[in-house]
Amino acid sequence: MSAQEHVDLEGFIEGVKRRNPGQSEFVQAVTEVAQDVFPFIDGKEEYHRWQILRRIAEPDRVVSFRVVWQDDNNEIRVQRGWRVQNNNAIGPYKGGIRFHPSVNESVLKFLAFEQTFKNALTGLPMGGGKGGSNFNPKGKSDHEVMRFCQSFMTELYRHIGADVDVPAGDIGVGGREIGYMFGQYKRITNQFTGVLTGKALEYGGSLIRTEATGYGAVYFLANMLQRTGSGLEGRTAVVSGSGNVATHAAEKLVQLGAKVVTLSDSEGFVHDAEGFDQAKIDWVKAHKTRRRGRISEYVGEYKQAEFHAGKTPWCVPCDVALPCATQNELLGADARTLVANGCTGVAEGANMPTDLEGVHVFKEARILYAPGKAANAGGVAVSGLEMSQNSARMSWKEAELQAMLETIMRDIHERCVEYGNGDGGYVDYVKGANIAGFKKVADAMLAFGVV
Ligand code: NDP
Ligand code: 2IT
Repeated sequence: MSAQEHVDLEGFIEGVKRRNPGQSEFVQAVTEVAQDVFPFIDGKEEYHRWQILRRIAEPDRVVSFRVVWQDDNNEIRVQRGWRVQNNNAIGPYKGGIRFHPSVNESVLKFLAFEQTFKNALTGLPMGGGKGGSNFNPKGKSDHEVMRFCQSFMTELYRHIGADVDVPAGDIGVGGREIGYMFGQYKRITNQFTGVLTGKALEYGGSLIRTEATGYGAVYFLANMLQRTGSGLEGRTAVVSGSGNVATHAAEKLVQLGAKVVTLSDSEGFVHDAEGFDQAKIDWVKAHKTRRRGRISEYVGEYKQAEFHAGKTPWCVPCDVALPCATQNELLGADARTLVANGCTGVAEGANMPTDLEGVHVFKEARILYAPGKAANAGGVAVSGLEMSQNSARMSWKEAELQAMLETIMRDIHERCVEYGNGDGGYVDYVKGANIAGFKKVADAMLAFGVV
C-alpha cells in the first residue's frame, strides 16, 4: 500500500490547493465533487489504489496561447487563449468556448472538470474539455469579432478534431462566433468535419441545439417536481441572465405554465411582475443577440417593469429559481433569502452559479436543488447528437431530437435519484450527479491501467 491510499478528504483538498495556487474556482469545483466521492469510494480499494480522483482533477493538458488581432483602428491587440483538455476516458474532449474578460486558467479548469462529469451523465461518449479567451466581445464590431475568432482558431485548430476535441459555444460565443471559427478551421485544414457543435443548420448544425440547455434545465426541474407530486403550472419563477440559456429556460417555463418574473445581466435585473410572455422573451432574445443591447433597456419597451441596477434577482419571492448567468452568482445569503421566501426548487442553467455555502444552505433546507452538471447537460447532450448526425452525414427531425432531449434529461434525473437517494426519500442531487458521473469515468479509467 502506498502512503497516498490513506489520504483523507481534507488531505486531498489541501493537495489540490497546494498544486493550484490562486485557482479558487477550480479548487471550489473539485472540493464539491470530492466531498461526495470520498464517502462513495470508502472501502472500494481499486479507486484508491489507481488514484482515480487525483487523476481526474489533473487535466490531461492545458494549452495556452497568444491571440493577436487588429481592431478597426488598426491597433494591434493581444489576448490570451486556452484549451483545457481535462479527460477523454469515455470519448473525445467536448465542451464550450467562453469569451469574457473574466476568463483565466482557473475558470477554464473548473469548467473542464465539471464538463467531464456532466458529459458522463448524458450517457453519450464524450470526454470533458473547455476553452476560451479573456477577449471581451462587448462593444466590438462584427469585423473585429471575426478577426479575433480567425486568429483564435489559427492556433486552436492543431489541438482539436472531430475525434480529438470538439468545442462549442458558451458565454460570449454563439452562432456568429462558431461560424467564424468553423470557417477558419475549414480554410486551414481543407476539411469539412464535425469539429465544432452549435453550428447553423446550413452547414451541419442540429435542430434544437440553441434551445437545448435552457429547455433541458426546465425539463430537469419538472422531473424533480413531478417526483414529489408537484409541477410547474402556476409557479412563479425567478431567472438570472438574459443570454442563450436564460431566454430559452424562460421560454420553456412559460410554455409549461410557470410565470417568469425576472431576467438579468451583469448590470442588474429586470422585474416584470406581470410576467414575461413569449413576445417579451422574443424581444429580449433579439435585443441581446441581434442588437447586442442591455437588459436595462427592457423597461424602455415595457414600462410596467422595473430595473434594479447592480442587483441580482434572488430577493424576488418565487417558487422556483434558475440561475442561468455565470459562476458564483448566487451566494450563501442569497440562498437563505430564497429559502426564507418559500422557494422549493432550484435548477442551475449556468455552471457552478451557487457557491459552496449556498449549496450547503439548499441541502440543509432539503429543497429540490439540481447542480449545473445535471440540470444544464441538455446543451452538450444535443451537441453529442450533432456530432452523431455529422458523422453519419444526416440530420434528425425536430420532433425526434426533442424526444431524445427529454429522454436524456429524464435518464440523468433517474441516475441522480439512484445515487443521491437518502433518508426520508430526500434526494441529494449534488451527490447523485457527482457519484454517477464519477463512476462512469472512473470505471473506464480502471480499464486503461496507468495512463
Ligand atoms: P450568453 O453569453 O448567451 O449569456 C450570458 C449571460 O450571463 C448574459 O446575460 C450575461 O450578461 C450574463 N453574465 C455573464 N457574465 C456575468 C457576470 N460576471 N455577472 C453577471 N452576469 C453575467 O451565455 P450562455 O447563456 O450560453 O451561458 C450562461 C451560463 O450557462 C454559463 O454559466 C455557461 O457556462 C452555462 N452553460 C451554457 C451552455 C450553452 O449551451 N450555451 C450549456 C451549459 C451551460 P452580460 O451581457 O452583461 O455579460
Ligand atoms: O457548459 C456546457 O455544457 C456548454 N457550454 C456546452 C458544451 C457543448 O459542447 O455543447
